[in-house]
Amino acid sequence: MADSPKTTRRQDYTPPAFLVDTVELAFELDPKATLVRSRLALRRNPAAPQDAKLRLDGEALELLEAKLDGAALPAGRYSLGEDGSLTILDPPQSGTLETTVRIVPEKNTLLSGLYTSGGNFYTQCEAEGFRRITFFPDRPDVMSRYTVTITADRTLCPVMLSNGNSDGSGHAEGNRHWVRWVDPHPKPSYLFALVAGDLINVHDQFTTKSGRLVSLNIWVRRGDEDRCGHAMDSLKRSMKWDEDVFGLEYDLDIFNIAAVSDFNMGAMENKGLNVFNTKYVLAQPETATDGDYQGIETVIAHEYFHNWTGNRVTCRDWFQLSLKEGLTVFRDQEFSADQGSRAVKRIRDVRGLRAAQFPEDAGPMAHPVRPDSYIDIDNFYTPTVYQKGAEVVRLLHTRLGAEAFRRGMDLYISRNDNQAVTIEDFVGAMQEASGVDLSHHLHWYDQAGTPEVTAEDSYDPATRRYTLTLRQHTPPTPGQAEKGPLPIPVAMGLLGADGAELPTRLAGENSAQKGTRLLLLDQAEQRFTFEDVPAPPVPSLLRGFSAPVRLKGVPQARLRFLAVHDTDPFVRWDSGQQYAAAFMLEQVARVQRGEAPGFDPALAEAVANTLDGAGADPAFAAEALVLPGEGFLADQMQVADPVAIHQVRQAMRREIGTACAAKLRATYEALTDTGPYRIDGHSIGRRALRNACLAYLTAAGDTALAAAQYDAATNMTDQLAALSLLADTDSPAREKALAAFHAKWRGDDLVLDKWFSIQAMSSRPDTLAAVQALYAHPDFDLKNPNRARALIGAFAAGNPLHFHDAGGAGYRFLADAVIALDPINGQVAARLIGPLGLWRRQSEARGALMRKELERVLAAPNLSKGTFEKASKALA
Ligand code: B3K
Ligand code: ZN
Repeated sequence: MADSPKTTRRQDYTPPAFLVDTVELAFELDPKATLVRSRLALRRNPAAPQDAKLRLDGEALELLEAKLDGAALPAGRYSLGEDGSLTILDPPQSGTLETTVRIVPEKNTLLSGLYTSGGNFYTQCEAEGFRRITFFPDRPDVMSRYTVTITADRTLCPVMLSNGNSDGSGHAEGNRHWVRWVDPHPKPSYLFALVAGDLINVHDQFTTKSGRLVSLNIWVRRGDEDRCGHAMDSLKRSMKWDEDVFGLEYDLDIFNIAAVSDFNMGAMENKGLNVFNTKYVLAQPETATDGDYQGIETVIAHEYFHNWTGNRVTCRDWFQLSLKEGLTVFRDQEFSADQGSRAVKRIRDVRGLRAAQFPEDAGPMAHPVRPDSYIDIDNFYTPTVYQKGAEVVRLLHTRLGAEAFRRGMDLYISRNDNQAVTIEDFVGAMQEASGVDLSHHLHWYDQAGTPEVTAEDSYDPATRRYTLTLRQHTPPTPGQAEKGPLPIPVAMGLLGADGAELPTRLAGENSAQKGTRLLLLDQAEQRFTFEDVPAPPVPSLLRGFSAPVRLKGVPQARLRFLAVHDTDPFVRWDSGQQYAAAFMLEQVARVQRGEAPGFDPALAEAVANTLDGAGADPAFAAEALVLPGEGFLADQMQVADPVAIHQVRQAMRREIGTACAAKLRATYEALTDTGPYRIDGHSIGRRALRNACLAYLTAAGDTALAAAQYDAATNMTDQLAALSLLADTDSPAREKALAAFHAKWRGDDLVLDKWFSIQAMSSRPDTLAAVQALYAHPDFDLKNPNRARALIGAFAAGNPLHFHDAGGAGYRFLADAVIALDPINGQVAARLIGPLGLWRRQSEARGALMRKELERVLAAPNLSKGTFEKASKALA
């Protein structure tokens, strides 16, 4: 058996032995054999031990030539390691290293390094893909200035792009031509990019606040150019927003985005040349849903914002990943909040955090926002690093306030510009700019797990004192048994019996405060005493979800009260969700005892009230109408029961749909839009609310309405909403709609992905067989990450009912797919295996079946280190 892949530890960090001031790269592009010539100006790092070796990372490179200061390196002066690296023996203090390597882009199915997709060339270098292009110290703390010359056939590659500004072009021998790109900004190798091929650009421009005219281009395949409008519009709004809110301007004369349909993730922030999954660029009302439009806006903004938080100020090492990701997610969340309804955006972000990050924190891959070790860094682009990382940045924003936070950002950027830094540098700048001691805050980065917060209160009518005792506790996670208290800002208020917000005055304060205030819970238990409280109040805690914690034990009566009366929209929404969840979990217990689930008329009343008041804010109403998801419910249980959960949720939806049929129908009709499709928040909210009504009406047995909507829909949002409802039914309209959808969209990859996903997530009893048949469908392509995720990922992560098939067939399907995919693309395989790792939250019988499949995956020959890490940690 091969050696286990090696673990990298944060505590082992040492500075790079050599720095690279300039990099000159020359590419001779050919899908079968690309030549990469590199010229590196190297010098010993004064900050590193002076005897440290000169080692350059390399992977899947064929070395053709190596020269040091112009002379060929004799065999005795270098060695090639088993890991693909190149070590120069007896290196000089400084010098020029030239190498020529051959790589095979068309065979690069891992899609890391330089690869082809549809005949065009693209790169992906983060985290460690640059070493698959040329020999280099491939780590983020080596920052260099790049000059890149690309030569290729002018028919195959009329367009050739790289980072920075363009700097000349010309004819080359045969039918070839060349272009040169110079990036004036030093950058780490992970931000290198090259795109070449037969592409067409949608062009626009933006003038920065200091007057720089920036050429904006989105490069796509021919035929896709009329689908780039929303992406371009989002880009311009992002550029303006970053100037207005953070004072940050773009710093090159050109900003290019290239869209590719074979891509391992969403997008990549390469300097001046972002590369995007087509999913996050292309949209038209007929092909993209409102969710797709919102995803494009968010991802375009996210990658653009990285230009400062990530590119100009980068990470010292990959353990600091959240330094750029958590901060940039926070920035994109704020941007999106400013584009539409802040409350609805917050609700959605919290929903996402709870659906993905909370389970991760409770599973085998639980890790701190700043991990301590990894086998494959690509496994740590996680909801914890991204979404929880963003929450941890938000904690600072909440505690310090927008102004001090902005001063901290200014200091962080100005002090660390063009440097590779750590999370301490970020928190340190915030501390210095605000004058607030933030040393305790760093624990948020180092302690894994989701803190649980509980509240207990008492009221003394004699003294008119109200006492609130808050407690926090974080359950153990793998490798971290002991947990300490964290500084948790609890945004809160007190409501009187009539629902009115009470002014609050803490003991020791001179005057009362109006509205939301902040308590800092930074010990295991703390007591807060409020003076002058006229009658027993209802506390409203964690307003705006002021910290990434689980607030537990709020009595049902209070939840009901808060859901109706609280002034904070997040707490209103969340109280409704928590109320419903608690009731539904009781019904799950009944089902497990063999009883039928009961129904709480308060749920129907809440829906009726929401519908009555929906006109003012349809997007909020739509969020409030949707019952807690199956995953959210499972996450509240010690041992999940996917079948009982599904049964209960279906029963609730049916009951509500029946009890409120008339109102649902009336709201549905009233929201029927006849005008042109618009993507503003209000229009999106109206469609979401209408489709939420449709879902209840369908659950109550009316499939005709969904069928009619499917036929009449003029946009993908409404069409897909109807199709996904039909997909769960036995109605003849189902087959008809699925066949029509396939026939209409079979030539459109992104839309066809939806067709695969909808079937994979169906609750029908024959779903697993259908998924297996789809896996063999001529339109299925395991090599395309979007398609693999659309079928395998949607089934394993989005269909708990059937993935957790009692006989283990769902697990077997996933393991088979992972074993087949791993040799093609280990990164995507490692991502897809995730749901199998969560066996501890399932019954013994299911857990045993899941472990068996994990063991089968582990036994596969030549497993990628990423899949090895996920499977072995899940079994540990
Ligand atoms: N930084 C990239 C993610 C790279 C993932 C490497 N496996 C996209 C982003 O977060 O903006
Ligand atoms: Zn990012």
